[in-house]
Amino acid sequence: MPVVPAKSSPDLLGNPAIGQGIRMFPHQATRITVLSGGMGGAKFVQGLLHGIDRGTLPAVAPDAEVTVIANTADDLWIHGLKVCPDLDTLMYTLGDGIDPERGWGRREETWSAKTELERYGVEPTWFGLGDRDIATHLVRTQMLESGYPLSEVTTALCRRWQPGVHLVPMSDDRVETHVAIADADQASGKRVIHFQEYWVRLRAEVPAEALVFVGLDQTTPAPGVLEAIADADLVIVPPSNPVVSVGTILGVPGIREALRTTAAPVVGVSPIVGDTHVRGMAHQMLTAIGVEVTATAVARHYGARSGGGVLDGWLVDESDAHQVASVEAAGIACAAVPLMMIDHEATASMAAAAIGLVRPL
Ligand code: FO1
Repeated sequence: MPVVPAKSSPDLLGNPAIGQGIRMFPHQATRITVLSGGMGGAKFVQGLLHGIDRGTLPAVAPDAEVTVIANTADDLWIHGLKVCPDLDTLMYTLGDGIDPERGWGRREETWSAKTELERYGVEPTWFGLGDRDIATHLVRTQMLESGYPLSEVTTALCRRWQPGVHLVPMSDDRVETHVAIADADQASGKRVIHFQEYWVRLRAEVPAEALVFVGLDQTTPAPGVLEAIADADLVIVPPSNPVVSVGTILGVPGIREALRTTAAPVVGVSPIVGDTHVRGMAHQMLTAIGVEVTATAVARHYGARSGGGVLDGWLVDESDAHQVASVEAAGIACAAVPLMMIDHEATASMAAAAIGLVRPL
């Protein structure tokens, strides 16, 4: 008796993504993995969790679990302490300890230790560690020096903060983004500084002539990272910096391949709106690597899965609706929706739109 194929449900065929080799997930998603930098990614995950809790995300189970793979190339050693800005921004934001105005560090913070360090004339004074924040770095540094890997340190810190996600560093290995800037006093005409000095002391106000991701090629994914991608029902790339946050995660050997081969659809949200970033320094970083500062250029930079890249879908802002066709021409499903994360509802709507790109209508 020949097996009569079930009639393809019309909604599966109704989705324009069908036929472009774009991954779909026809069932309820219970495992969602997000690749994230600091502030933008943290805000997006807040909205995603809000949408899951409210049941407003299509085809996402109310008990869906979220794993966040965080960038660690912003990390730095300062005053003898290991500081992990993106991990901490995610942990504090999702654990409700973040200072909402700054978008980093603790709210109700005091700066006595910072002031005392300045009075001793100890540099760098341009990077401030708040008194409460220092406790996090003391715990982390002690655990690292006792031999615990960063992923276990992060799990231990999250026992206190309960971020509501499984927070994992992209790697347990040390990696740092350094930036080459012009310096007439140098024979080479350039000087290389840590990313944090470029961003915090120089406010990204000078051109980044080149980026150096120190140690990135020698890193291995932290335990659970590749599984979180391979076993996901859905992978989301939030509007984090495409070069020094998402780009560095993709640069960890094995991660890009895991994204290319996972059965889960991979959907991204443009960090570029109207040809510039919403916040941060994506404009400067994209320019440093020769990528045009447009929503389409970033999608092409990540690449369509069908072309050896990682994306199945890409959200652009409604003000960039004229770019939808060019993203689709690159083999990536695309929609133009409001991308300003003004509150959790707005962000949850973005997450719903991203999911809508890669699931049956
Ligand atoms: N950003 C600043 O602009 N000034 C600071 O003094 C500063 C200190 C700081 C300390 C801990 C931390 O986790 C983050 C901190 N940041 C500061 C923000 C940091 O540069 C950003 O979170 C990211 O690294 C950029 O994406």
